[in-house]
Amino acid sequence: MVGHILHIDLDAFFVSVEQVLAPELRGKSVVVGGRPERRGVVASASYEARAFGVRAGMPLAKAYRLCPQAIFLQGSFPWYRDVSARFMTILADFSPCMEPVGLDEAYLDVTGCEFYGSPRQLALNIKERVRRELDLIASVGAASCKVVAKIASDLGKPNGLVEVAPGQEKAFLSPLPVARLPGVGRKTEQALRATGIDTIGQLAALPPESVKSRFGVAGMMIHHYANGIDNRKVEPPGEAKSISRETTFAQDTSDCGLLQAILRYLSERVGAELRRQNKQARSITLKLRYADFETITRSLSSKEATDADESIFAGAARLLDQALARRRKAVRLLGVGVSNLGGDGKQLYLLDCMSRRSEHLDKAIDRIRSKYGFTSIQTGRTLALKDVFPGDKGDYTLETPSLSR
Ligand code: TTP
Ligand code: MG
Repeated sequence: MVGHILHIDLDAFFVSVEQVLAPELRGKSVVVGGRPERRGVVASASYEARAFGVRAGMPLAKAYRLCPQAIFLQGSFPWYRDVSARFMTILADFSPCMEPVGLDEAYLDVTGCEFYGSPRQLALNIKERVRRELDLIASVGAASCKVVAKIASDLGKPNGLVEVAPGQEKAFLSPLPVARLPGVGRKTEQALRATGIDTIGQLAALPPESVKSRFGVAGMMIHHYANGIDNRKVEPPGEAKSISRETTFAQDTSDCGLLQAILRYLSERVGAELRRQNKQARSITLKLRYADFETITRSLSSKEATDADESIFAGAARLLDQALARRRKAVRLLGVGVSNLGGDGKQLYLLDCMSRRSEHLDKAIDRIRSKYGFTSIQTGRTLALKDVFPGDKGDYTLETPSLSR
């Protein structure tokens, strides 16, 4: 049976929310990202500003040079989150199989929803409800697989509805530039263009072996996409598959003691989150970014699952030692992650006295921290951080939490 997938993405999301809040901004060049004299980049630009070449990700100063008459706004993230939640609630009415991607975009599997109308009719109904209830414009792509639906919704913007009939995927993709394919960044695009590959059709026609030898496994995925093949399912959000904490230093460092102290702190953060979710992990990952931006990740797995700060730290420290022994360069970013998560399957009788004691200790520390803040209690190693963040009363602000799904 042919699947029917919709990809829905709101037009100029941040800007459009601002225009709902202040209707006098409608029809004007508007940029959300901050004042142009500040450092920072464009988060969202109205289509009027895009006509002058303004794009997301562009430095604000450049956007100002291209379009000095634009209205530059700081943005109001709590609003965006709120509107996003309402947008997702509307979509969930159309199919239980809904996968949000970021704030303003989602996939919807509407296979078997024919009773409620054709994919095209469903897309029209979605657009209408989003307009009526949120006063926003959604662009929709309808196709048999995710990648084609995504490219279709992109192509129709603004206010698009592009439907690709089953069997027409390759013909639809073929004339488009390779950069339209998700996964083709600037580097890959340049590499492809250097070999005379400009369109998705030309990429699709290459023998798979040559794509693999030139671009590796990632290249194979892109090659499949180029041929309109994408077996990814629409996945409703599940539980986190990994938990990680990382930090970028204000100054690059190669001080082993400091790196270890921060590693300990990050491990404790990860451990606390694991225990909060009542999970245990079998794999530990270290992430290092060197001063020259080279980034490596190293992992280790064990048969025994753990949620203990000490074991997470011990694993991460071993990986750090190995990495530093191989390459002695200043470090810019350090991160610790755990994956291969399972529920709390601890068999108590297998736990020896030592690990039971450390388990009690971790939990006691969690309780104190939840009451008085994370840094109210410090383990020996993280005391070194006192000098790095003197007078810090609350949590160290150094970490950027990330939950990947
Ligand atoms: P997008 O859907 O990529 O962009 P958009 O909605 O502004 O414009 P359109 O879909 O019509 O092309 O991203 C959604 C929001 O995410 C966007 O409004 C702002 C935010 N965002 C950033 O904060 N930084 C970015 O680099 C990008 C691309 C988006
Ligand atoms: Mg959008």
